[in-house]
Amino acid sequence: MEYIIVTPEYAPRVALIQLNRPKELNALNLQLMMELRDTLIDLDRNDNVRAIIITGNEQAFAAGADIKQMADKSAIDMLKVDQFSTWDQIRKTKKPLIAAVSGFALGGGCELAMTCDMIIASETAKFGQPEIKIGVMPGAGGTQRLTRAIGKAKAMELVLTGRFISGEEAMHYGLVNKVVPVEMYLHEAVQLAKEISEMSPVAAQLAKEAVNRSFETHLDEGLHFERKNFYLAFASDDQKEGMKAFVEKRKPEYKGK
Ligand code: DAK
Repeated sequence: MEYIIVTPEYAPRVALIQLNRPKELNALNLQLMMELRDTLIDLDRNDNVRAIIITGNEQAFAAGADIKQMADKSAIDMLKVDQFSTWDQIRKTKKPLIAAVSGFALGGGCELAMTCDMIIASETAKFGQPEIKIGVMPGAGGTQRLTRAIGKAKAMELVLTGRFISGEEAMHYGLVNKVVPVEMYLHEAVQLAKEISEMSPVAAQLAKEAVNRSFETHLDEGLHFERKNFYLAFASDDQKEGMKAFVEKRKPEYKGK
């Protein structure tokens, strides 16, 4: 891997992926995105991993897709490269994904953070969709996910002006789970990941799928989907273990089966 650093056991059952193009503020070039996609596929298959954190560095989570790489492209070039398939695959990650964001999370960087299931931000985080300033618009879900996360009025403002919002504002509008001092954001993300990693990974996968389904369907169909996954959880050894442990007043030991 050239542009990311992967630590599969950063904490017990928690993997860490660090975007690593610091000089370019972690601008997401095509190779970085492919490395990220391939790594997530591997970590999804790794039974020792139950939660995954994606982070950058203190200065930048990611300042967007690589503008220099895109600048001369035609619509047909973009069509042929089909970056969407890479982003779509990342979105299909089954394990819980946490973005630990400090500094810039702009354009594709903000979209990548929003593709994750939860966001922990530092007080220095800056979120935005500034594509309008370079003559385009969000292309990896920004208009849809940001609107669902923070509502139409604020999303419209960010998408049409390219303004940034701070970690605190992002918290206020419901984009992030928690804002902490800069020296704490990764620690906080790890704590969250560790807590999740103690749950049944089968239940976590089914629950993640069901929550995400709520964005794609109407209530009746969503409830139907939830019910199917709820039944499916009863096919797991983890369900037996979880309920038995409760009755026996002990900590459950989930095997992910
Ligand atoms: N791309 C390439 N290089 C970037 C970059 C970017 N997005 N952002 C920063 N850099 C580079 C700068 O060019 C500079 O490199 P050198 O000039 O030193 O070689 C270095 O990082 C440091 O940046 P600055 O000197 O500009 O640092 P400042 O602190 O002064 O400013 C800044 C930081 C983040 C405010 C500024 O760099 C900036 O405005 N950056 C661009 C932010 C932006 O517009 N982001 C949105 C990009 S468009 C798609 C999927 C996704 C997308 C599109 C399609 N498909 C699936 C099809 C996404 C599109 C985007 O994200």
